[in-house]
Amino acid sequence: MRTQVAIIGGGPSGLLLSQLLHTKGIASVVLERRSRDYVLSRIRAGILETGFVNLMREAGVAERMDRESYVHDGTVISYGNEEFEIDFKALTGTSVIVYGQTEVTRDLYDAAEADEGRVITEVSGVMPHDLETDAPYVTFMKDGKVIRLDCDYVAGCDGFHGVSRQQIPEDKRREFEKTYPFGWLGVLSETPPVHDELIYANSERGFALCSMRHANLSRYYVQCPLADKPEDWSDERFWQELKRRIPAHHAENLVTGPSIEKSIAPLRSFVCEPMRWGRLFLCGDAAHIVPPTGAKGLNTAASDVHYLYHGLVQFYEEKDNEGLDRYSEKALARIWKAERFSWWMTTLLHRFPDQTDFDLRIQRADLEFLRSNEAAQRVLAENYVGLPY
Ligand code: FAS
Ligand code: PHB
Repeated sequence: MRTQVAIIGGGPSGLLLSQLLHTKGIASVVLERRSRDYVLSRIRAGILETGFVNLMREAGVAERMDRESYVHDGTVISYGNEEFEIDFKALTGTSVIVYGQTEVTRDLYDAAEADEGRVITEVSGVMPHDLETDAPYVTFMKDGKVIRLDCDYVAGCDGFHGVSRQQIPEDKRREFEKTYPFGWLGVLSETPPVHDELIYANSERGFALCSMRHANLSRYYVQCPLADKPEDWSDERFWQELKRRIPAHHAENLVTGPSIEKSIAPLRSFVCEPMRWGRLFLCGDAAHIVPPTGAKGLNTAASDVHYLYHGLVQFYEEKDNEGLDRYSEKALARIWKAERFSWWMTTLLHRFPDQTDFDLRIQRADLEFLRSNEAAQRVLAENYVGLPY
């Protein structure tokens, strides 16, 4: 087999890159180890920046998103029974949209299916080779057969636990990591959202987030100990805890119901430098992870895709390597700003086991300054709606 760009990983990064390349007549093959249904079953991000929306439109897959998504002009931040709104639209002139990662990935899989063979799922043993030559290739197993895929470039879009990042020699890559002493227990329920905007809640019992997917599908999270397992949390226990962490008048309006998905995600900040090794380019979670508090995970994967896509187009159309040569530098510049914002939102809104009384006073002062100062609110809003690509 031969293609121009071999893409390892059929999550949102790999699929979006492949779809964009396809619009320019650049051939790619996506190798995904799971089934389409398994990939779609993972409940993850919910908030898309304008940059992501524009990429989906450029890729020609935005029709359902434009029809079904919700525009959010702001968000609520609460602490105890206090709350205030950050008005993204008034402060930055732009908004975000609510459209689940599951739906983004579904739209991209549907588009790829029209292009027979561009996405190969349920593969195993994917391994890139000869990345430091001008003739790289990838081998993989499918239906018991070993297949060789020759290519010009390899995009490592295989997430945090993939094979791509490991191809950069240990003595040539630098990894930066911060782990957090808690996780997020997430619940999906076929109930109406408690509020028409998201609520990020700091409470003495820990963080909570009230989000949504549509008028009858809500997504809620509570900060929980890392040792917890989803089975430790009955629906009843979850709803009671959520009500204790959000302002009373929202708790009174909360419509509860059976969870249709319940999972716990650990929180970490992680960056791998560089994001390129010879003919391999890392993209998305393969290169970086953020705590989901700033809704930056999926949205930072999108800016990687933007830089890599334009670098590849510049190479194939103009035989100019400039975009590819500067990919890692440009992607990392935006990634580190998203890392900072995600870390800051996490420290602002969560309770840490080792927090002293002084720390708690500083956290409250941060919240009260944010509540009262337009410049502080603009900084949060500019980061939340998405910094420029
Ligand atoms: P992904 O991990 O989504 O996709 C990588 C793909 O590569 C997977 O389909 C995997 O099966 C495949 N793969 C891995 N190894 C392979 C191999 N060796 N061969 C072939 N295929 C391989 N972000 C937010 O903004 N908000 C959230 O609330 C949020 N919640 C999250 C919860 C969890 C549990 C996780 C893990 C992440 C969450 N994220 C969230 C971040 C998430 O949305 C990621 O940013 C997003 O999935 C990034 O997409 P990809 O880079 O495509 O990586
Ligand atoms: C979600 O809806 O899943 C979501 C929204 C905002 C976040 C994290 C997750 O910051």
